[in-house]
Amino acid sequence: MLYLVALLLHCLPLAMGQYDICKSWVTTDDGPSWEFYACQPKAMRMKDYVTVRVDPAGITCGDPPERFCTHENPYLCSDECDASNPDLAHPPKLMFDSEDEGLATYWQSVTWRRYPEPLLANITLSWNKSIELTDDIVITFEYGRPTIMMLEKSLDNGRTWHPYQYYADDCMEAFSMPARRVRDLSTTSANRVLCTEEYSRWAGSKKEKTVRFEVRDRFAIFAGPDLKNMDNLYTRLESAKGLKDFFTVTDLRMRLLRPALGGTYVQRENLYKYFYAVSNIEVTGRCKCNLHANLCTFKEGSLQCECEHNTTGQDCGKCKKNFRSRSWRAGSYLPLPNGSPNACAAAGSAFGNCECYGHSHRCSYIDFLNVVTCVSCKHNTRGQHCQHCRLGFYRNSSAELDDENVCIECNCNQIGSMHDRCNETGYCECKEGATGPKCDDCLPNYYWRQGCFPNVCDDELLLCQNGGTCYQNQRCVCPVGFKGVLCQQSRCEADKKDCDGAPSTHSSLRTLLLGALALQLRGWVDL
Ligand SMILES: *[C@@H]1O[C@H](CO)[C@@H](O)[C@H](O)[C@H]1NC(C)=O
Ligand SMILES: *[C@@H]1O[C@H](CO)[C@@H](O)[C@H](O)[C@H]1NC(C)=O
Ligand SMILES: *[C@@H]1O[C@H](CO)[C@@H](O)[C@H](O)[C@H]1NC(C)=O
Ligand SMILES: *[C@@H]1O[C@H](CO)[C@@H](O)[C@H](O)[C@H]1NC(C)=O
Ligand SMILES: *[C@@H]1O[C@H](CO)[C@@H](O)[C@H](O)[C@H]1NC(C)=O
Ligand SMILES: [Ca+2]
Repeated sequence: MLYLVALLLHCLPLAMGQYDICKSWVTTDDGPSWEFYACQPKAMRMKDYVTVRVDPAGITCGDPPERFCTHENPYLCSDECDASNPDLAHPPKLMFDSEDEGLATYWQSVTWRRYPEPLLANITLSWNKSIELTDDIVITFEYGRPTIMMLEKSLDNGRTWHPYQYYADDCMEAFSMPARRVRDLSTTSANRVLCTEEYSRWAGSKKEKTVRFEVRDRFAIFAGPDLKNMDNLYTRLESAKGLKDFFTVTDLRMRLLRPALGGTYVQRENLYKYFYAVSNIEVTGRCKCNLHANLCTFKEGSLQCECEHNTTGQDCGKCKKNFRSRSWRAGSYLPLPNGSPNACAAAGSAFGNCECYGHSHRCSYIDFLNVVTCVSCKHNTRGQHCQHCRLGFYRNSSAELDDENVCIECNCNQIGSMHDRCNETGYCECKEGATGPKCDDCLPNYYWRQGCFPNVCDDELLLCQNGGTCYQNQRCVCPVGFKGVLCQQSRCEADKKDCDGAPSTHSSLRTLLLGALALQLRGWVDL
């Protein structure tokens, strides 16, 4: 059975399409075996896999229901948007449905009733997966294109955003940028972020409805007008820094900054004709699988590469377990026409046996021990295979051995701990009286002062005597007539002269005075 499949694969011609297959069964002088190639999934209609978010809240029309009119019929304001009526509602999902012949379905914003406050809306598309654009992004606006808008992209699932293209009927006025056209870009500026006036001017709302992000025109700079010379494009994608990333996104955001004005200035007496309406957003691209997969499937709500070449991960961005004898690399379009698979290799051969879990790129043979060992383990690892943590670090139990975060610093308190090593769960070894995982706390009946010391006094067993007060468990503050660690000793007993001949009345007066003094002293201490 396997053999049959293999034979079938063998018969598939490579010319089926560039980089379409990841491996084939070939017969060589040494017998039949697998041959591997760089491969990538087919381009797909990415709007089928997107999640959308429209901001700010309340920007979608129809709640409460409202009337609007169009630039063609500015005084016939009989159209209505009503979110509670399916026939009159315009929710965001209508930007991604398939358009039947005839009637367009569209998302629509509220009207510009708050003029002169700007009418702003963000439409954010997220895939939770890296996508490589293969064709133009085409946004279709009903009732006129925005006079100012911006396209932004994210490469990290929406954590950071970058401008992708600016659109305005007057680029200088809107963005202080000169207007340019993608067609005029050169091989060295193909990934320039520019402002274009080609998609913002008024041409009648029925006539020109689309706003484009020109991917094909940029490809054509390398591959020629009909994209015939794709080899040249692929070569450039490998060699020109940042070019591949320019066409890669995880998220896109349309920032709508000013609606269509119908070719004139804003007419304040009729604000019902200013709004945004988007009927379709077409995004064509392929899953980014680092040239290690030719299939990408939609599983549990996310796109996922079906990784080959013994790679794994959502983008095939790392080597599978037990295939880490050399560090992971993306496949390459070069050399033409089949590229290089740069497959992950199993631990097997003599030198291949030296796995370093990705913490070192170098092995060395130690002659007198007859072993191969990893050199200069990074990420705070050590050992023959960089499989241990350096002293002063411990193993992160939620991280795999090849994770950069595999070793966590012990971080023992320098004063409270015996040394800066810790056990497998990050506990340091504490000096007497100290406690806590990092030895930065004291046990009960100890106080902290550059380390832990046993309490001298407290409120329970080691009470200060004779009206003395305990200062931060460190010492008793004694009234004038007393001394000793717990003020237990009367100065009279220690020094008879002090009390000799003093009448008892005087003595009691003195005690009173001392009590007052002690109270005052306590107040001072508390301050
Ligand atoms: C749109 O997104 C940008 C960031 O990309 C943000 O600064 C802006 O406030 C958002 N606008 C609205 C109306 O949510
Ligand atoms: C994004 O994709 C990852 C990997 O497939 C998955 O674990 C995660 O749950 C997804 N997140 C969302 C918000 O769908
Ligand atoms: C991946 O590993 C399997 C064994 O699990 C092996 O048969 C196959 O040839 C390997 N593929 C590559 C591209 O190295
Ligand atoms: C442990 O590893 C996980 C997975 O890489 C990482 O998210 C986490 O931050 C690590 N913990 C510490 C304390 O570094
Ligand atoms: C590490 O030390 C703490 C405290 O002494 C202890 O509770 C824990 O079980 C130790 N962990 C291991 C793996 O020995
Ligand atoms: Ca639609």
